[in-house]
Amino acid sequence: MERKKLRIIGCAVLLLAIGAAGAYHFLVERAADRVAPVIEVPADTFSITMDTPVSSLLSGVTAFDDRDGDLTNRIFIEKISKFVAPGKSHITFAAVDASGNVGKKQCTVIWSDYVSPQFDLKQPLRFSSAERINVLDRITAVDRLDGDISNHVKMTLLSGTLAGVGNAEAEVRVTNSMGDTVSLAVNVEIFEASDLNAIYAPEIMLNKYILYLSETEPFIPETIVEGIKVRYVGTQAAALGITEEDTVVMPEQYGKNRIRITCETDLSAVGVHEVRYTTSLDGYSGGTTLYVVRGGDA
Ligand SMILES: [Ca+2]
Repeated sequence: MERKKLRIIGCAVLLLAIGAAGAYHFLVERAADRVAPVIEVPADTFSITMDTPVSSLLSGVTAFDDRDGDLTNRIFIEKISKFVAPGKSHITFAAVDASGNVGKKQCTVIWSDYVSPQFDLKQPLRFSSAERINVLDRITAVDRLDGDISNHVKMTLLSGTLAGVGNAEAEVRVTNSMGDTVSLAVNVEIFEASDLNAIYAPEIMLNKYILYLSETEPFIPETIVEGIKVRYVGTQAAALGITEEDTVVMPEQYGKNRIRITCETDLSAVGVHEVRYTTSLDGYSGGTTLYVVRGGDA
């Protein structure tokens, strides 16, 4: 009799335990929040200018959660991708609910006035065989995002050699922090240190050696000539009033008609153009190259 009673009590306790465990499990299930907040944006693509802080994009974005309600003031920018095209990135907004569920929304952001990095030359890529040939020393690169990125410029030799006298072609290349890479092919001239013509040729100085133009911007090549350094004083130089070697004269004094400007391509077309400026004085002739980069995102 006693044993039967104990068995019944035992069964009842077991049933109660199972029931309690089931109820507890049911309650926990009900309490668990597995639904992430939903983020809504005014448009899938945002267009801003370089001066606009990216955080300002948050102003039109909202977040709503099934349990926590409005989470708009908890939205943050989780990620901005590197450029998928120059001036175009993916931006990811995120919001987290009280249970740690993360809601995300990816959009596109376009910087409408973005400009790719631009190169310049401190001086023409013309070297004497007696000097140390360092092309990158003369190349600078600036970027709207990163500022001066000259020390990131890389160079690849396309043809010729930098080890001896002659002409070589090199490609310079730079990438900014958003992953935009630009490159430019440039000519490098190495002249024999004892070559009298190379030593005494007048040097045409430009106020820029690489010029970036928009697709439609007009350009008159002679306007970029800053001066002419006369390295040898012969009768022609003397007739111009020059008495000392290495005197820099203005184009007006030198005579604009002495400077020959040629370009084998159509300067109004989009692309890279080489404009040659050449001149002769007292039997010595020399020249300078201007690279014109027109259009694209320049
Ligand atoms: Ca939730």
